Amino acid sequence: MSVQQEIFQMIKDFETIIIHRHERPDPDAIASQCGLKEILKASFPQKNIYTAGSFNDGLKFLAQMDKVNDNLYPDALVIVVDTANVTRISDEHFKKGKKLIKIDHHPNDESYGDLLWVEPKASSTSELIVYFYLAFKDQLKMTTEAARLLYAGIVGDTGRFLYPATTAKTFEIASFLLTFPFNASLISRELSTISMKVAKLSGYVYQNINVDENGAAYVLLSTKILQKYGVTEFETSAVVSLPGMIEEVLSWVIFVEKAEGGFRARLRSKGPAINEIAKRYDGGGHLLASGAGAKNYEEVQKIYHEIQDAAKKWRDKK
Ligand SMILES: [Mn+2]
Repeated sequence: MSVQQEIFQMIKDFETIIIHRHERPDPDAIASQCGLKEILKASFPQKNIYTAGSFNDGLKFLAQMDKVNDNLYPDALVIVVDTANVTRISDEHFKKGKKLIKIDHHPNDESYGDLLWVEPKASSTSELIVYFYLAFKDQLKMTTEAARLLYAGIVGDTGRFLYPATTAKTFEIASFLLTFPFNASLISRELSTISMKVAKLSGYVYQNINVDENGAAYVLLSTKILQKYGVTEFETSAVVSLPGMIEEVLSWVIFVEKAEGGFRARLRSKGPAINEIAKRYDGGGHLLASGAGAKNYEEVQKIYHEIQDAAKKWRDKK
């Protein structure tokens, strides 16, 4: 029996299913979570299916979370999507379920759960949810709302089909989803819309980016700058991809000072892998897109130096 078959069997065996994903959710996290819920709800109307986790209003055009009563967990199947590490799972009630399943596309840095299905080559967890649907389509129902969500997850995680994880398979899946009558153009527009204050912060990022001779770049957004532009730490996620548009930039890191002290570091690359660097600083993620943390300015400099080394090695090889 394949792991997908085992997962499907476990889903059939439970009356209550609660779906979690990572904290500080991005579109793929919300979309794979809520897209899976939509499919299961339509396919098994007698089951109770919930979505759980902290939420941010910026993604409310996608979906909302359910209120989940704590006493549902002991008899529930918990499915965690799009989350590599247990510490990143939003809402720690996930531990209280009877069984646990992990479905993810990040490198499998931490194996957790009774069943795990991890495909690091997939563009997004949303893409995996569609594979899952297709594998059992004689028993599962895709709905327009599920298709809308899963399409949004793929658009989000591929940067609108820009990043190298975008494959022929990704387009095949997207093409299938587009056969459902949702407004795909609207989804892409919503995902790329920014507020005026984030637009102004983008100007700051472009004005203040530092790039070395090998294309290693960094920007530091201090608490003072966040206050000046009136943006929260969370809202800065909208500017993380911007340096990638600059020809001279190969790999970059955006440091954001946290209210409680220290810095969040978001690492990105168009070439050299940066996830091993992230792992050394309390983080991890994909080869070309990772997150980490710096306790102080000294660690900020260390992380940037490691990015510089990686960029230099990459350029020397060429
Ligand atoms: Mn993802």
